[in-house]
Amino acid sequence: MADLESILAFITDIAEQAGDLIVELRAHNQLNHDYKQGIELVTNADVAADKLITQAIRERFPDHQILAEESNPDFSSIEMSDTPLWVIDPIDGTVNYARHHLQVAISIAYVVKGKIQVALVYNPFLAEMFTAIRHSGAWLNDQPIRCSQTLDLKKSLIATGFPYDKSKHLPQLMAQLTSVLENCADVRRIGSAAIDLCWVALGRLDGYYETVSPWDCAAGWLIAKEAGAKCGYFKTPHGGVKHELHSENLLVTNPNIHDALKHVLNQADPEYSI
Ligand code: LIP
Repeated sequence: MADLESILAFITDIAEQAGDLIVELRAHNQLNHDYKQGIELVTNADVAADKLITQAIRERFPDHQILAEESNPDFSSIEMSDTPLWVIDPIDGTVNYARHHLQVAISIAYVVKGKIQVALVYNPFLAEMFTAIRHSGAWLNDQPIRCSQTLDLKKSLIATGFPYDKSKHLPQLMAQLTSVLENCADVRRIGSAAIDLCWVALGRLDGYYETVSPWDCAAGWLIAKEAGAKCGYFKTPHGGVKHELHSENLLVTNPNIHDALKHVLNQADPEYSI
């Protein structure tokens, strides 16, 4: 298996190339919008960045597995085995990207036997490159980063997000949001799980909760963990969580407020009158 430092150097290079590509496509108004299942926005830039990243990986590591939002989103096609797995979101925050916001990220994670080993989240619009190697800390550009130390939930800033199709779980989502607003200082809806997680790692947020796809959260999860955050779930499946790509009911916070925020979210009930 390649050493983790060389893996990080490799993905840093391809993330910078992909970053240049998506910045250029947007700057020259060369974006086409399409919708997956008629509801989830995808642009030609998402597809082009996915192709650039996955082609580079296949050329260097032809035997590795790839889970990528645009070119191979089929989670059932991968195995949590000795064969390394790459988990890629070529543009996390696609709606932000298409509407010319700045909270946009390229997310790449390197996984072996279901454990995330190397992580990169790159925002080319803010020149912010978040990285982590397992058991070796988390970084923003060339500086080490640590999560916040906020002790009081009432003083905590919490991020979350919502699925494209809100029809299925809206009462639950609103009950959770109501409970958080009643018990925390405020919420933020940034529009990119990868950035939410990196901002918890950096202390710009005190916590984050959401259900997303594995590619949205894999890299940010390790970056937050290596920055001292507590990475877990406010609800866990029967039988427990089998690997680090589980992405439902995520709860990632500074360690001080984790249990309190978990309680706040679990007390939320769809029957709660708003
Ligand atoms: C986004 C997630 C975000 C979620 C959005 C969207 P995408 O991913 O990162 O947390 O709230 O609804 O799913 O679609 O921009 O890759």
